[in-house]
Amino acid sequence: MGTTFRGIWELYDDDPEAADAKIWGRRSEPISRRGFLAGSGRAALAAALGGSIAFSEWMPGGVIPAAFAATHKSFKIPGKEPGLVVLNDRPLNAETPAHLLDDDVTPASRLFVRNNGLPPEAIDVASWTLRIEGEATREQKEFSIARLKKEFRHHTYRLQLECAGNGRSEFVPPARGNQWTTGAVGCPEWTGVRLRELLEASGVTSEAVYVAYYGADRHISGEPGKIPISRGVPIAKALQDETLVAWAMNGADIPLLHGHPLRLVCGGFPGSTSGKWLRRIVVRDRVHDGPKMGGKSYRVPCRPVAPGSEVSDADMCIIDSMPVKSLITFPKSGLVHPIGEPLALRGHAWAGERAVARVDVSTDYGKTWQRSKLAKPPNRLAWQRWQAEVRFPSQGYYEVWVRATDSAGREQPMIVPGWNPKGYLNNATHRISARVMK
Ligand SMILES: Nc1nc2c(c(=O)[nH]1)N[C@H]1C(S)=C(S)[C@@H](COP(=O)(O)O)O[C@H]1N2
Ligand SMILES: [Mo]
Repeated sequence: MGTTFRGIWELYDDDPEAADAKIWGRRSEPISRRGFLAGSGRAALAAALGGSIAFSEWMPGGVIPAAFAATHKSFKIPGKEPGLVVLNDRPLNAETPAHLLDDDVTPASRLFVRNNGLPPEAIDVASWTLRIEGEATREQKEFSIARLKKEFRHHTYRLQLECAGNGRSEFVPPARGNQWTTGAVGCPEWTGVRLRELLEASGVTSEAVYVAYYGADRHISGEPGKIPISRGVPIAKALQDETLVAWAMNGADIPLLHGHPLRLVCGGFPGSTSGKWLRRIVVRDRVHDGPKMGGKSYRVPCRPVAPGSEVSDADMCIIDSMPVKSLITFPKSGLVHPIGEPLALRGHAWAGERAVARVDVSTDYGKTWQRSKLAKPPNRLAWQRWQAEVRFPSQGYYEVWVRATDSAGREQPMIVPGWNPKGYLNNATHRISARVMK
């Protein structure tokens, strides 16, 4: 069985088009991908899965069964559980398999890591300062962490953090960069002060357009003075109650990998706006122009383009809110379950700046959907718990699919949405596999 699984991956790594033709009995043009599985392919696949595929008449062609979509690499990072998957080790980037994201509040040991450069070493909390300056402030201010804690009210919120490149691995043609699958997301609980109050204390003016961060990490090239990343958010986002300058995560000091001793947290926006190792905040009278604000970075075509197109920088727009998305965090993909017995499912759903309105699950490749029980978020910008119960009518291979809809009525797409040069914003539905036995 192991060799069969590896064989399929190797096939797809080599030449996905040829692999599709081999397994599905035809070429994978975008249209035929939405067609149905050919007879001979179905039999071959069923054999590889060790049984019949229930509802196979509804299984779209070109879909690699979730049973094969296992993660293959993992190694140990300090402070992390061994189950995290390392995508790159310099700079360090690691994601969390869906079944390790089951907690309502993501523990530090399970939160993904996304570094653009090298984290600072030897941090002295007592001498750390945060400077606030920029064209749209009346005076420059500098705060020690002790002063921040003493002079401003403390607030605690659960805020979801998702890398804009989460899901990148599914784009065709592929986008360069960390090949995130579904695990560049988490929802820890953050404690700090409101950015708004710091801006008010610095005399923010009506000229303010953007608020951006600078951190203490170093560029991967080692060149002194070269900045790995400096991004920002529109002033309206900076002024929201939930936008924090935080020193604590889950009731403890923020771990070094996640921005100790101070970080910005802008829940619902791309993770890249939540600056780690925060040293400086600039209040700009224009859209911020720091490294990774322009070109193709964290920007997508303003209007949809054909996959693989050249897009000029002038036609790219900055990502603001992340789109609606969901995960099945229990059970783990690949489960074995008895016929007719209820199976309890659960997970989380989130929708960037919006709330999630409903979550549906399907066991027949989207032919029919069942409404799940959806909890209210504990606060704005936190992910929401969903729960459902399903039964399987016959023996065989099944998939469970989950689909969330946001408060504006936008549904997650069933297939990878709008291609873009850097592979951002893939919010396609998550699925797990189940084998149903007597
Ligand atoms: N200073 C600094 N802040 C940063 C980054 C970075 O490389 N340097 N990476 C950003 C990106 S792209 C993401 S997705 C989040 C990841 O946060 P985490 O590593 O705590 O999960 O941090 C953001 N903040
Ligand atoms: Mo990111």
